[in-house]
Amino acid sequence: MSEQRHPGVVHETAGGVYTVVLDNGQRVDASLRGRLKQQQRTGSRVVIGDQVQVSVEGEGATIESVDDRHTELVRRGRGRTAKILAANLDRVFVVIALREPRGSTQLIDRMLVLVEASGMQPVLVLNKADLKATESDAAVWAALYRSIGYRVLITSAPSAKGVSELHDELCSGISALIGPSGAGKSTLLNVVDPGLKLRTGALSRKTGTGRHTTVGSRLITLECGGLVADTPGFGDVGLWSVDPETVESCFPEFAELSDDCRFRGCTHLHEPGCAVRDALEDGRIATSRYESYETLRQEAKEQDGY
Ligand SMILES: Nc1nc2c(ncn2[C@@H]2O[C@H](COP(=O)(O)OP(=O)(O)OP(=O)(O)O)[C@@H](O)[C@H]2O)c(=O)[nH]1
Ligand SMILES: [Mg+2]
Ligand SMILES: [Zn+2]
Repeated sequence: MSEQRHPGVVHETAGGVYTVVLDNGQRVDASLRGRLKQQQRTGSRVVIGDQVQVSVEGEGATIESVDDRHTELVRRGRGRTAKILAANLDRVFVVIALREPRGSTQLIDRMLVLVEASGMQPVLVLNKADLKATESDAAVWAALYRSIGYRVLITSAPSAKGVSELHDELCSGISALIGPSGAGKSTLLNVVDPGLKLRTGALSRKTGTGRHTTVGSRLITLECGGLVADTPGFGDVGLWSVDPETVESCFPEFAELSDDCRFRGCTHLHEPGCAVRDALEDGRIATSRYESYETLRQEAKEQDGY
């Protein structure tokens, strides 16, 4: 008798053990078939969100194959390696604190590009709106990113402001919350679903930054049925395998204008007759966005030779 194959989704990975929720709802701890282990070594990992085919024999479960991914959320790992955070995400929330630790447009742009380059539409969450003197940044940043076409939520965990909107969007498919340590990702999820009791952490008194309270990613099943990855904080990270031309397409308001540039393949850095720089001059493109573009494009170029 041939063993049975069951499709399932990887919910958690830890030290070679993969927790898979099978289509029939059963949760199994699976190991990898040898052939997949080889691939694991060369970097094409099995990550949370992966759709896998599992064989179950008695107590043991084995991942036999991994289905093609619709999306991959990739950041740069240590050194020159790519780190795939999750596969098959339907949406990604970029969570930035308005204060403690205060976000910046540079940080927001870097995170948005990371998600865009992974082929997904980011939603920007500006959190800790209850703290003093956050109204101005909240208003300015929300207006800027909404004008570009991004969805922006302004949230506060203690007052639950904006949380029902966040909740609604988390109830279907697979989502992820990313952003710097201490921004409040786990805290927001605890407000969405008080039963979760995720660990949260106070900021370091010395540096005012988060303490990397969440370690390791896993998919959490919300009461409403959605799956969400509460990821460990990262913000100041490089982009991975984004070529300089792709950086442009990750700035939607630039891509829209580039047809009007005099030269095809205009980099918007120094060419004459550049529609993007014209727009910058008359204020249709924000200076902060242009500066982020220059920085990220330069970074992509330096990395291109890897
Ligand atoms: N005032 C205020 N504090 C918040 C809010 N959200 C979170 N915090 C606080 O911010 C600190 C960090 O929150 P966490 O939820 O642990 O942050 P995180 O983004 O999950 O951080 P990592 O797991 O380290 O990536 C905790 O002390 C929370 O109580 C908020 O909306 N307002
Ligand atoms: Mg956390
Ligand atoms: Zn141009």
